[in-house]
Amino acid sequence: MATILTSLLNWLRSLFFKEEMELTLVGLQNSGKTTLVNVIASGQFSEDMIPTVGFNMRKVTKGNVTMKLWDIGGQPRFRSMWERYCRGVNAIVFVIDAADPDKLEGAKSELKNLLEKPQLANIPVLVLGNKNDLPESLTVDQLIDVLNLKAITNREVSCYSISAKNQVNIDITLQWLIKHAKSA
Ligand SMILES: Nc1nc2c(ncn2[C@@H]2O[C@H](COP(=O)(O)OP(=O)(O)O)[C@@H](O)[C@H]2O)c(=O)[nH]1
Ligand SMILES: [Mg+2]
Repeated sequence: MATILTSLLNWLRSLFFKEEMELTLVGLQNSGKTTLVNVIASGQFSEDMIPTVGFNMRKVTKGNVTMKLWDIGGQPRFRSMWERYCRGVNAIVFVIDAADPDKLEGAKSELKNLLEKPQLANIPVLVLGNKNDLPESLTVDQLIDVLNLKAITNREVSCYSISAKNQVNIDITLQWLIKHAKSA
């Protein structure tokens, strides 16, 4: 069984990196973005950009896929830059630590801020509740509820509960991303 899952994941990865796609991964620090990128890429990816003083943006590429990684929180005065860096991407992936109740409110308001940027209107958003391997982690229904995702009606929003650590629901995450890539 494990082998079937592994080959399925590898197959999805190979499809994903053949697509032409630019996406932004944002979330509070410690939500698991870097871990997720490593899991998706399974090792090999190249980094184009060094963390910049004052704000933390990294750009990683593999195959035809470019991922821009943002840590948010702590640097409100740089938030006007999100807009510039998120503009024109195929999808925004917002990663949340679903097992850290203290940070949920913060994540919720950051997501709201981001989605209010006029230039980012219409870009599909995938909300990932990460760390579902931890017992205190919220379920996907709880997340949708807490984040009030049902209130977002002017764009496509999906929400999955994942574990980057245990590679749970990485397959459906990749499928979602593949579906939102440009068909080259
Ligand atoms: N239990 C658990 N820990 C995770 C998971 N994903 C990431 N972590 C841990 O959470 C911490 C922050 O992860 P990192 O990828 O650096 O977060 P980032 O700041 O968003 O890039 C690290 O200690 C990771 O090992 C997960 O799915 N489950
Ligand atoms: Mg990181």
